[in-house]
Amino acid sequence: MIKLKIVIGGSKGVGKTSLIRRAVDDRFDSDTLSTIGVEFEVKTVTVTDTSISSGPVPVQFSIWDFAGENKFRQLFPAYCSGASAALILFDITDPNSFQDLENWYTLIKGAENDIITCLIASKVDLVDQRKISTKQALRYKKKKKIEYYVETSAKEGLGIQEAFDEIAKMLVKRSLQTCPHCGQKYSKNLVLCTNCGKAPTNNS
Ligand SMILES: Nc1nc2c(ncn2[C@@H]2O[C@H](COP(=O)(O)OP(=O)(O)O)[C@@H](O)[C@H]2O)c(=O)[nH]1
Ligand SMILES: [Mg+2]
Repeated sequence: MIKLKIVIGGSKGVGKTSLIRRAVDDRFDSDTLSTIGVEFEVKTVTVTDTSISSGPVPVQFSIWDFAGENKFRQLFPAYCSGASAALILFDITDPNSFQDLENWYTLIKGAENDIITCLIASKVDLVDQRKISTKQALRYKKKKKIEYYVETSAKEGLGIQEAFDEIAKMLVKRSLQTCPHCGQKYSKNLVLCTNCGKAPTNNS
């Protein structure tokens, strides 16, 4: 089991807490209470991509929900410590939340660890109120070299499972090395291959 931390940023009201509820409990409440400080939830995903690993790789995410209020933002870099991925959300009906992405992006890139970023458009069920197009979002993704973009609705359960599956895949891929002796994949943190027991370089 690979254990990884994910942080979530985005303006207040974009739907961070709703996205986590959908991801973790598969439910939606229209009256979420405003998040105070930070909360976290656990979600397990299994990566079954044979181009990454021959067997299934279980990944346990701890998802940190950060309050969007300005007064908490100075704490955000500290919450990024140890995180492998960050989700940054904007609400497709709220141009201010799209503008605010820049601040969240800067905070994430200011963290010392290497964090994979995922740009998330929220509330795509609100088609009639849409102000930010897919094209605009993709342009921003490209400009910032953000790894992944997905359109979601916590209300309708769209795009959210896919987002976590994709992030798990990217992170597992990044965390494995290929054994030069047997060709199997194993964790970069390990000295010896878990399949054949040999070290990648033979200095004797
Ligand atoms: N229509 C719609 N409303 C949503 C969606 N996600 C969240 N909301 C609503 O947006 C408001 C703010 O959501 P919340 O998750 O508390 O945002 P947070 O401040 O980013 O954690 C709540 O009233 C939610 O019910 C969605 O996918 N579609
Ligand atoms: Mg919240």
